[in-house]
Amino acid sequence: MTTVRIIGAPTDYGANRRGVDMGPSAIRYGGLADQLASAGVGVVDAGDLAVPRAEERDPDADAPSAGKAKFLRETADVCRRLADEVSGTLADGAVPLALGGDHSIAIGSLAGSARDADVGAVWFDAHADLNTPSTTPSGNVHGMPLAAALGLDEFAGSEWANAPGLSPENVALVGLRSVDESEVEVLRERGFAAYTMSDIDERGITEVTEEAMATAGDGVDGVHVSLDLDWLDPNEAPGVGTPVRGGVTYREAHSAMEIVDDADSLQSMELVEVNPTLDQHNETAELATELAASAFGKRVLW
Ligand code: 6HN
Ligand code: MN
Ligand code: MN
Ligand code: MN
Repeated sequence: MTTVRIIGAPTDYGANRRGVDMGPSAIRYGGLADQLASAGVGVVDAGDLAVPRAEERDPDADAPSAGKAKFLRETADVCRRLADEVSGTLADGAVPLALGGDHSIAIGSLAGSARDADVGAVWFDAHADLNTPSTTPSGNVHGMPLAAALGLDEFAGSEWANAPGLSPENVALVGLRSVDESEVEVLRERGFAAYTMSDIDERGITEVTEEAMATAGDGVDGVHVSLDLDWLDPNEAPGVGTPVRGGVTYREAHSAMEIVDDADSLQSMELVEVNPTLDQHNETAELATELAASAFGKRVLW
């Protein structure tokens, strides 16, 4: 039986909107353990990483070396520890499920997942998260994790940020609808498999997700799935800091997660950007737990 180990990373260093640090708590309260159990996997909860409060820190402590990136030193500290947890979980034969927190924690989960293995990544997100300290329009590191893991610009050779076993040709982004100019350039130059909402409209979520999982999983040991809840339409998932209209529906999201399970290559996963202070009756957190269950094999009949 597959065992999933839950690792909370309650950060909000990487986002403008405070409150995303309460995500792990809300997702647990939303029934994560029961949902996963109903998917037929074993569940172990490793608790939360200790994360110092942002108010006690100086966002620009690393400037100018951090460029415009805020709280980069704090983010590095959390990500190092998360990477160790993720890599240790894999070494124990379990599947790590990290709970954010803002999306900057993906730097840690990817670094841990790709420490001793060749991995691909599928990025379910309205955004490309391919900014760097020099291109960022906001200074928020949650807009940079994929660039960090791939070692772009200032992240080149970064010991804590780079995911050694992550190959660019095994990266797929699904659901794009808010991409900065600088990110468009990176997507064009590097040729990542990138699926916008228009691709989903035209080809359907099934075909797009199957292709994304196949690309990410081609010739590697496993796939990391990063699920940013702003991937969904804000009508379904209001509790996120950077909502963008025109996202996937409830049913499309489940369908995609079922295809993640069907691909049989899921090595690690994260649920990020749930902000309970912006949510309605914890519905975004609950949705996150349901989607995780689908990704780990829950079906109506089996
Ligand atoms: N997220 N591209 C924008 C930025 O500030 O870099 C938005 C990033 C949002 C990131 O939702 O994980
Ligand atoms: Mn996003
Ligand atoms: Mn994101
Ligand atoms: Mn399965």
